[in-house]
Amino acid sequence: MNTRQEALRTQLLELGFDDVRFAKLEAINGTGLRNWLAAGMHADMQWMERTAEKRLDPQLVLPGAKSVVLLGVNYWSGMVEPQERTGRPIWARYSLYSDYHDTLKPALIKAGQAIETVYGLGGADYRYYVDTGPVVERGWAARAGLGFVGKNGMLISRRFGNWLFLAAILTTVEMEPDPPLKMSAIGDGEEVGLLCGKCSRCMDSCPTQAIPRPGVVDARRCISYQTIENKGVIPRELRAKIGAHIYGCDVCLEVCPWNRFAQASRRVLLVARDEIAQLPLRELLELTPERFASAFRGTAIKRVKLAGLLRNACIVAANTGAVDCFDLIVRLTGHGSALVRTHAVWAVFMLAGKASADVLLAVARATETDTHVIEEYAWWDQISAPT
Ligand code: B12
Ligand code: SF4
Ligand code: SF4
Repeated sequence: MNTRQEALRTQLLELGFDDVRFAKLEAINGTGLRNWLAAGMHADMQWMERTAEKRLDPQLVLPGAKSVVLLGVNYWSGMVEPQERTGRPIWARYSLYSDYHDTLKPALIKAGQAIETVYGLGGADYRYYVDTGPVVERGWAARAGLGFVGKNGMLISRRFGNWLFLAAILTTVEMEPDPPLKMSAIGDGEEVGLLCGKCSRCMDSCPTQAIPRPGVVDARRCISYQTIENKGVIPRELRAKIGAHIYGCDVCLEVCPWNRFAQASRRVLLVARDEIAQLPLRELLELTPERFASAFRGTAIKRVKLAGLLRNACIVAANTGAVDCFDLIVRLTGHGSALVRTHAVWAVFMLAGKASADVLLAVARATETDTHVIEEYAWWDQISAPT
């Protein structure tokens, strides 16, 4: 046993990380990432394309990098009742916390200091990342045996199920690698679904059929991408399939049988914001810039901006038949943001039907100048026109 490395592992666990594993950084062929990009499955995330070479070659991120420390933070809330049953909008579980990019940072700084002390290094000998860095976090986590990459693309832990945030520290230190879950699993993608067996629940239950092949998520169809990363109009053919998902999506995580091992988070590095899940749809549709700023301050949700959240809320209202919110949706057809107006118009047509919507929105339509909104009205004319 490498005592220095085990001392480091102990210190990192004491900082609040729930799992700590080590992997050797090696050249990878990166076929999975290359094919994904070539097929355009990254949608408008051009930054994935720009950073691809760095993701594939850790030497471009930290020259001389030899190892990577993988850190998992369990965020399972222990909430057993699925949000679906509450009748309220559904939030991705990870979003019901203060932004983890921020709350994990102090612990990552301390983790770096621990590496410096244990190995007698300087700050230039390592780099840490959580989510936003050019690192294939799930792949290296699988290599280190933190879990395996499931058919849903997630890094699934045998101890925590699908509910781990991942962080990675690249370092020039040569560390002893932890074994992957199966020693045969040392490839670069070919081990996807290693412990899935015949199960395909995640692929079968994805509301938008966004998982065309095991481990491959087509962001263009993924509700998580559409409701969080997409800053523009959500494709019409996907809107109805989004259901009540107001921000992100956990369907392919929730259905996974490996979650039977999930344990409630210790929340050492996380700050719960459970109150967000209690917000009624009406309140969301009434959000002002001030109320948006105060309700979502310090969360990852604020990055979708007010217009993005109102856009999503209009879709949820239409999909859940929220006639009690109808007055608010009609009001949003006159909102200052064309993005909001586009989706509000869609929601009014969905809820009221073409004939009533035409009457209700006649004035709004007559004064509309934005091409997207005008196109939304025209689309309803087109599909209602006699053939
Ligand atoms: C872009 C991105 C997205 C995109 C694209 C998702 C996707 N599947 O690629 C969108 C916006 C859709 C998204 C959604 C979500 N995301 Co996201 N996302 C990322 C990000 C920034 C990059 C992922 C990436 O590189 N994708 C490209 C594909 C090709 O790579 P991949 O997913 O890693 O899968 C390949 C490798 O794992 C490879 N592989 C397998 N074995 C091995 C072994 C080795 C050694 C190597 C190198 C590679 C390798 O094979 C896989 C298939 O090709 C990562 C953070 C990061 N820096 O990695 C977070 C990350 C993957 N997301 C995360 C989360 C939580 C989510 C959501 C659950 C959020 C939500 N609730 O709405 C959903 C889940 C959707 C899903 N089923 O994947 C977590 C996942 C944690 C975990 N336990 O897996 C991450 C790691 C962020 C974090 N630091 O915690 N995400
Ligand atoms: S996050 Fe939702 S939409 Fe995306 S792949 Fe999973 S189930 Fe499908
Ligand atoms: S739901 Fe089934 S197929 Fe999907 S990741 Fe979990 S075990 Fe694998």
